[in-house]
Amino acid sequence: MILKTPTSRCFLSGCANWPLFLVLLCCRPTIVNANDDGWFETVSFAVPEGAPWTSLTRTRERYTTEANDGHEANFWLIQGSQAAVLIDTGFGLENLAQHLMDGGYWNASTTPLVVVASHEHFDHAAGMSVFPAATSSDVVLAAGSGDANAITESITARTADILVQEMAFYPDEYFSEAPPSVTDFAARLSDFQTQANIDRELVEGDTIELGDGAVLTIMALPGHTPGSIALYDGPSQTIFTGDTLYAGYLIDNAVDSNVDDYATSMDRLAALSVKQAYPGHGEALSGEQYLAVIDCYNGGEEDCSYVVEEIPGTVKPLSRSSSSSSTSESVPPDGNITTTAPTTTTDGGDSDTVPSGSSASSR
Ligand SMILES: *[C@@H]1O[C@H](CO)[C@@H](O)[C@H](O)[C@H]1NC(C)=O
Ligand SMILES: CC(=O)N[C@H]1CO[C@H](CO)[C@@H](O)[C@@H]1O
Repeated sequence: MILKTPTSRCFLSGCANWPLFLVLLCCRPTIVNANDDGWFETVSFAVPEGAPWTSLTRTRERYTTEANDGHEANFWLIQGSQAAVLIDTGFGLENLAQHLMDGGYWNASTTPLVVVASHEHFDHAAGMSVFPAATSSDVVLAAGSGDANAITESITARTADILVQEMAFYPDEYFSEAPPSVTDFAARLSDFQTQANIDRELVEGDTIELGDGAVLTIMALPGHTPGSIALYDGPSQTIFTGDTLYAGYLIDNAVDSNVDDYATSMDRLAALSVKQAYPGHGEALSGEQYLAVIDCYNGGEEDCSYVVEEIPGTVKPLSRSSSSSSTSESVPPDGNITTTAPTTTTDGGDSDTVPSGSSASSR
């Protein structure tokens, strides 16, 4: 399947060669009022039945033009009893680590954190750079082995550079408003940091342990990028899919994409038991919606967002809290913390199944 570039409202030359999300960005400017709230917005979700986590939150960047299309990137924070995992980090223009700490979503002094990039693209991985500097706790930066080098070598900047260059001319096409705390947005963009040192390259079958039996298993899903990964929780049949699967335009023609690999990865996802899926963009999906997106993609459709509208069951957040106040649903990890560091472990899993076993080793 080859994605076509929407032509309406797309006025920048070269759009056709970009990842489609860039096209979406460049084509749909809308200004929103940024005076009332922060750059990030975090909401709580119910912990899926059977998942041994203490909390699950989603953070988004409020003022990307993606937000106006409902396709802003999702950053999922999963709290276990002893450690937490953050999947994706955004553009890196504001400090996500500080936001999560200030909001009580993550206590850096007590909770080891594994920051995972679902893939190399700047709207997911660029924000990793703020974590080591901003925190004193044990933070591990991790990414799929196929994309880790892109982030470490700042090749993520290859796509980010396009963003920065184009923003110099068309800032409104990418960000609807500067973050309130940034007085000179243009100057800030010139400092755009995308490089982060990946501590741990993740491969198929690696596991991340969060305490009390909570284990997330890495699935290597090349296609969107070589190192695209998903994280799977077996007991609750929950998957975090990154950009491999969401209800929208699935991108298999970006710079490092591979259509054949994408199809293989979709086949693996189709064979997996999934009750709920938390994607890299858009709404959280029921198992039925998840399968419908796969069918949609396999059917050659460009826009799979309609399946969310046609099938009930969208997984909704529990509450909204975009400022620093904690709600009862977003419990800070302030109890029962051990000094056990999060570990990522390779157990040589079969490439066609998600291993359920786990083992531990120091990083
Ligand atoms: C983090 O946890 C420690 C230990 O429980 C506590 O003393 C500290 O106040 C917490 N920090 C925040 C910001 O909640
Ligand atoms: C450090 C600590 O208090 N650990 C406790 C966490 O909770 C489990 C059971 O809920 C206890 O077994 C641990 O001792």
